[in-house]
Amino acid sequence: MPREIVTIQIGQCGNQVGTEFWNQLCTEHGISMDGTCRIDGASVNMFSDRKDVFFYQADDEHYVPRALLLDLEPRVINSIQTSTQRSLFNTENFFTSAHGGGAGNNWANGYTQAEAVHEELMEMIDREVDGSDSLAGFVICHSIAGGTGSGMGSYLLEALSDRYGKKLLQTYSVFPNQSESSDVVVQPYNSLLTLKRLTNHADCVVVLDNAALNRIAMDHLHVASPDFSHTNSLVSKVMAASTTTLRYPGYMNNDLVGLIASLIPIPRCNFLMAGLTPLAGVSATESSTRKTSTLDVMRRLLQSKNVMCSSYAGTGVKEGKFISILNIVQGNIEPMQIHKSLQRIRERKLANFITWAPVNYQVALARSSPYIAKTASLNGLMLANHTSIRHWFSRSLEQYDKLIRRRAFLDQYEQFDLFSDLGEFADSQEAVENLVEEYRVCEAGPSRD
Ligand SMILES: Nc1nc2c(ncn2[C@@H]2O[C@H](COP(=O)(O)OP(=O)(O)OP(=O)(O)O)[C@@H](O)[C@H]2O)c(=O)[nH]1
Ligand SMILES: [Mg+2]
Repeated sequence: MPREIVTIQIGQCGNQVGTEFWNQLCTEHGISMDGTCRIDGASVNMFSDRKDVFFYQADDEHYVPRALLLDLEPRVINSIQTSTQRSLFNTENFFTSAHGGGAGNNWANGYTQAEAVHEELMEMIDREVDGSDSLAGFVICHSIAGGTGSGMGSYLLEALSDRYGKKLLQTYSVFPNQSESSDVVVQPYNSLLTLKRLTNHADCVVVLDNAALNRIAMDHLHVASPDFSHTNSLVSKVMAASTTTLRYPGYMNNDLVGLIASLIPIPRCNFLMAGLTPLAGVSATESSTRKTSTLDVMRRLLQSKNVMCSSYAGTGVKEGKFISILNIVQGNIEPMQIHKSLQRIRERKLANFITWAPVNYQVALARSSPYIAKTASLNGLMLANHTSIRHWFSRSLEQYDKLIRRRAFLDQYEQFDLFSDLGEFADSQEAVENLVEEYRVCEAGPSRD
């Protein structure tokens, strides 16, 4: 039975990441930018992939993404509408605000503007939902630091969980670089307000940390000063890889909802880190001198240099513990190898798990896209629930505290009804403090009294 997913991309970051994601999905499903399906050669069996998870077929049989593209300023969406993707999307699924001024890096502005167009947004979403036979859920991509992705994103998280509470609500959330010279001065406010909604309303948040993405682009892609095209190609690979079991079924563990549910045994600890290997094409010498084993892939996925979250490094990773791990491996592998690799990882103590619950380490196999020439014999993705994420949240709280103590930029928020007092800030602060505490307790183990 098809289990469709509706993708909602919000704000500049969400739409730029989304653009790369649809490029990747179209390539993996043999769909051209005009929505036609290309079948090259008899080797490709039309039925070997599930295009219907992310696309539907229009009356003229063209494939159309089940995607909504939302922004409060028109620039990025306009550029999509004049790009090679211009005829890919349903034109009814674009939303830009009438005045076009964006949310000016202000969560309160993005949230309030979204609330004002509630009916219009819900109508677009309902239409996509009604166009699917058996909806699995929603995927949101956005950043948590600007105004639109964070504020409008937060509004939609609340609205979707209210209206479609039983459906999966998964986000790919770009976390800002926390260095002092970051580009958005009020990002600690916007991040904190969004984190509250991500904890309370999303089933699962895949964290994509810009600091780590930049480092990976520098180290693996050998780019001296990476730009968004580099980081977004990494993000789109994570997004695509995490849905391969749905899109190329055939082995066990096809049910994404089930896989995600078991990654999140504690409902409020719902933030996942992503690791990917190989990150760049494997060189000819490497592939001719080495056979990549299942254990190689699983071991590399645990290395901090391959994980897209900056708190999974240094003391964070030494002291931190895994609550759960899911590896999705694509390529030719013997199920027996998985068992052996898991055993070896345990013997070598390569993955440090929480001690008070059974080890939760799953490996799912997915077939490879029949439309893509293989670059490596095995590809792997790791989604992991790791307690070191609490350090990212703690740092965010510290930065928030520095701003709010000085009441810095508060007037920009106080213009909006929701901020007539500082209750909303205090609430969000408390939600994130609880989150830090929850992960800390997981790491330490529950007390015995
Ligand atoms: N990885 C990545 N990060 C991005 C991209 N575009 C913006 N960002 C990051 O996202 C944050 C800013 O959010 P934006 O998405 O630009 O803001 P917005 O949601 O459009 O909100 P407003 O423009 O304020 O209305 C900063 O941390 C940027 O570094 C992108 O294409 N890729
Ligand atoms: Mg913007």
